[in-house]
Amino acid sequence: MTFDTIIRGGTVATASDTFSCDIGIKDGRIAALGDRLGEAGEIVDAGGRLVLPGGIDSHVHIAQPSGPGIVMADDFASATRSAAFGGNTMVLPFAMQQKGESLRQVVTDYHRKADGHCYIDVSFHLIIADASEAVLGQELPALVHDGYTSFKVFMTYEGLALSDIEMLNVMSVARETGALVMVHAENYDAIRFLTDRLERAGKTAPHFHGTSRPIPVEREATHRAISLAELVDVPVMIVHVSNGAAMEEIRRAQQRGLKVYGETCPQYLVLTEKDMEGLNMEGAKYVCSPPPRDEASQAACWQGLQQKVFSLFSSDHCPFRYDDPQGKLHPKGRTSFRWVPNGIPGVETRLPILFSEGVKKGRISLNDFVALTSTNHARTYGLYPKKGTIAVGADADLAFWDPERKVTITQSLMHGGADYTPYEGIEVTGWPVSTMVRGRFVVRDGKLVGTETAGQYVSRAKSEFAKPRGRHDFMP
Ligand code: DUC
Ligand code: ZN
Ligand code: ZN
Repeated sequence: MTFDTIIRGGTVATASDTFSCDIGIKDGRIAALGDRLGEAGEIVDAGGRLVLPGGIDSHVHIAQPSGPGIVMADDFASATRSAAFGGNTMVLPFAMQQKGESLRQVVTDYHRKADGHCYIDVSFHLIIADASEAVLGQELPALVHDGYTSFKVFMTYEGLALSDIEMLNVMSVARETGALVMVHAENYDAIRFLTDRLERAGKTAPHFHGTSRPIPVEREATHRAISLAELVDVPVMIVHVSNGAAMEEIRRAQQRGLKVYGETCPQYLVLTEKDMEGLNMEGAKYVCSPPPRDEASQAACWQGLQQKVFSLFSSDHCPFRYDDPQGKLHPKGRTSFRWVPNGIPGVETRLPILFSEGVKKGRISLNDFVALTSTNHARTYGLYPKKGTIAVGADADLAFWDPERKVTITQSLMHGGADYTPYEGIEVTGWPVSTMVRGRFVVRDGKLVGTETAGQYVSRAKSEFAKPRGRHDFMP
């Protein structure tokens, strides 16, 4: 066979193995793995490089409505460009419903924003804010059927928080359709109670954001989400877990044999609540939910990764500009933490941070790195084995790493729409230098060579962990 491209001389790693071999690519897919593969239109020298499955970041927010006067820093072009520079070949943003909106219309609107404006491949999760009968009875099952096979629900936020009965109704639809439910687990009433008290006491600086959502707020909601999922007998993914208490809730559920899965993010490994203490509004740069915690929480999140309580490591990229009327500095002209938009940029730095802090520092293996950042995302969200691995027949979605390159993370190196990075000054070893999507370079040796029309929307199968089952009749 004559290949379009042969990647020669790299060290290839998957979630299970590390080996030296060449990769033959034909029509955007991996067609052969081996030595002396023969002829190709182009031979790419990968000597000295690690060749890994491209990162899949299954938790990013792009161009999402964020309240009056607040605008996200990234559109699809800037977010996917930034993701590509960070070694990713696919992202899964959310198509977010607001109360009263048709889910189908929301999906159509997101496609309009994304289609033709992505450097890498994308697929959408849904966010269910309106758990009405019409949405749950008709629109949601139809959308799951059409390849939107996962959806997120919130236990907090005005306009988004679902009550327990609404959560149960949503979970019942997931059970019947085989979709996977993702849960943002924080107790809404507890946050409101604490926020009101703090404001009345004049405690409005950004770091009180952390005080308003302490660990018990997350632990309780995590426990409740797991209990509701157990009741309906449906798998559940607890996203952006920030601390040991919530992680232990997930571990206990897993030890009881429940299909409960967990995700953590870079901000819970390398940031702490102290970062929100910067002068004036500087701390707003780190405001996200759940908030970064303390060093014991960081250690617990590492344990969660090492002991496989967490199967996913995602960025929760949710970027707002800092020094911008639409961003974090003066949200709507007000200064209380209550109004600071929740979220931080991170799609470009997720992989270097975990590679450096995890693989290079001996906390996790290279294969676990691949699993946590690519393969498990594909398996969890119905993309495997087309995505998330290096195998014959898979899409040729590859990241080329210089494992020894030392980089100090700084805003001027970033390629997204935000005007700061919360990871400023962090030194990492190992950097993704090139990214290839379906056999074509998007970033090559640190330069953008792809176009914003190259990324494709990918319709998904059902999660490996969530098979459709009949209605739960709750009878003994
Ligand atoms: N939840 C997220 O998943 N992302 C950003 C903000 C939030 O609350
Ligand atoms: Zn969330
Ligand atoms: Zn998120």
